[in-house]
Amino acid sequence: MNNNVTRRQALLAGAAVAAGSLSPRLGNSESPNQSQSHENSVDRNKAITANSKFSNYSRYRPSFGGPPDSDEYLGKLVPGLRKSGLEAVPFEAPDLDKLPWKMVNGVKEFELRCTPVKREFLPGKYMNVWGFNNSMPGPTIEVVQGDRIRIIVHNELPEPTSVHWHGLELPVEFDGVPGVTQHMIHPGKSKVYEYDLHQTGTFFYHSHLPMQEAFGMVGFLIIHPRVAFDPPVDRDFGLIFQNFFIPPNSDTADSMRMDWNWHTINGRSGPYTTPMVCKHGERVRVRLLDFSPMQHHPIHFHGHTFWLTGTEGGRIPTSAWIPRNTTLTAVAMAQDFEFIAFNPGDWIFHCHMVHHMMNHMVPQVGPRIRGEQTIDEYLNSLPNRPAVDSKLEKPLFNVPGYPQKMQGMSMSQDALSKINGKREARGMRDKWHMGVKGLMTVIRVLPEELYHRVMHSDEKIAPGEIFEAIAKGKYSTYSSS
Ligand SMILES: [Cu+2]
Repeated sequence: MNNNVTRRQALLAGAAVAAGSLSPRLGNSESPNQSQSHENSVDRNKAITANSKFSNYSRYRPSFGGPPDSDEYLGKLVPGLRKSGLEAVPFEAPDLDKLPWKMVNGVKEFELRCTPVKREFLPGKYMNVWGFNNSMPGPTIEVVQGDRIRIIVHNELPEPTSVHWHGLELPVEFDGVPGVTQHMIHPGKSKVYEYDLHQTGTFFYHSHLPMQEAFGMVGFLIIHPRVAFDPPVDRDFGLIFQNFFIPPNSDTADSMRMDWNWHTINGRSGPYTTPMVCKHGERVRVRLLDFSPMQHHPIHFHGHTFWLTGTEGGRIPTSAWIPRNTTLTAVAMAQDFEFIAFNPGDWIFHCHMVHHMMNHMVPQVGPRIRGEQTIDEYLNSLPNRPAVDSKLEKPLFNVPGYPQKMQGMSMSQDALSKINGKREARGMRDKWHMGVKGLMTVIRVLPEELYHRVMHSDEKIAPGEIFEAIAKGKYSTYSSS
């Protein structure tokens, strides 16, 4: 422990001992495990000095921190490795772009085009939805508190539309509600929205016509404070959760249905969702937005405890932060949470509703019950369609309910290489994609050296190599050898 221990820290430390540490290995110090001798130890020691206030909590090992009322309990106010007092770290929404802007007489000016979109939900599966600037969800508008913004909306859809800026306190004439605050923007026409931003938080924009919303017309609108909140985070990720109904053998979303068989995070279904990658010991923020037509999502993260720090209404006072590992996000709600990435590995991050944990939870109709064919085989020989097997006598149907193993779920080598070919997925286990479906993605917590190899080097990394190095090797925070 640091020599300059304050009375408060000593009391907290005493309380932790009095409460009985469950294990001598459960966080009693910021110092790295003696067995961990990799290159990062120098950086770690720097961080330890900087964070000596949090002497009961380790950002690198399992650590409970002090008692529940303390600032370090479950890493609550433990800062990231980034300094305080800087501007916010850039926001990252995997698989989505940012909307570019130009400064025009002191106003940040954006051009937003409402467009039909062909979005690749899974490799090769291009679905007809609607969005903005040929993306569904649309590109992120990332701005700063105090900015004045001008958004020129062009309607390139075949029907009228109107865009609403969800959660913003703005002049009523720019609220984007057809009829109530403005006329429709007709096809081929444009409308200018312009206002000052005095809030901070996780906001979004969307069409204010319900069927267009169900077609996917949404995008993030992130307003950072001028100076990043304390404790500073090192990463700021955002994910939009959506459900669509796309009939079997169709590639066009049906917004009239109230049943859902395709599930997307930032417009991709697992395992095509790009993993979020962070470094061991960082403080990470994730912003969740549910823009499904009707259903809520209990979003669960493995291996860590996070603090709920914000909602669609903005930042929550620290006294009201809630520790969770699952947070329920209802339609049109946002949840921001933060955690210290103390636990290296590839951690699944997913909606816990079983019908959202894979696509196609629909009745057994269509190609799936036509003999033993996969969908690809079926589509490749349409003239020779096998008869529908309605007796359900195949072994596949010998279990009650709905079996996990279905026909037509296998993926081609091309599809797999699109998934595994991403830099962010390098070194994950060979079959990782088998466990990531529907509303599922992965957060990878990588020790500095492994992070560099995955994200910045071009050296070849074998499937499973990074995972094994953590699970069995010198990077494990749990191994004692
Ligand atoms: Cu869900």
